[in-house]
Amino acid sequence: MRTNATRSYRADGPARAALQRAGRNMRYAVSMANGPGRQDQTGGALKERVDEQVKEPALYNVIILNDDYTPMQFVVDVLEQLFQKTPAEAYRVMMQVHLNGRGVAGVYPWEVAETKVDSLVTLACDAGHPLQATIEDA
Ligand code: TYC
Repeated sequence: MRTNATRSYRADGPARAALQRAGRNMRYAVSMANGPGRQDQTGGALKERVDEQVKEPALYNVIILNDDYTPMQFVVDVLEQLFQKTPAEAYRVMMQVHLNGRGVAGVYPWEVAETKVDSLVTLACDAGHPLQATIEDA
């Protein structure tokens, strides 16, 4: 009994060859999700599900727009606080927007980008500034 269980687990002969083929075919997906060494335990059936698990979300640019009234320092502060820019990067992005009309504040999945725009408009509105931002495909 114990001998049989051990033997079937080790998968000798054709079964072993099948496991090795399956392992070769799905090496990429398994190494992404589970790390090396699990090929022999999962087989080809898991490949689809693992691919879905590791799929990256679509990304979107949050575009900040120029206007004639929002103070430059307010825009710099927003870029630092909401978009995690360093002071130098925030100033660079602000000047890019000031001179060219628009610039990328950050790149995020859709829900995060929406929240950033909502927060930016709320902060600006509360401070009495017309600063606006929009979302575009990255
Ligand atoms: N143009 C504004 C000014 O001269 C500054 C500004 C920069 C406003 C970037 C908005 O997204 C903006 N005070």
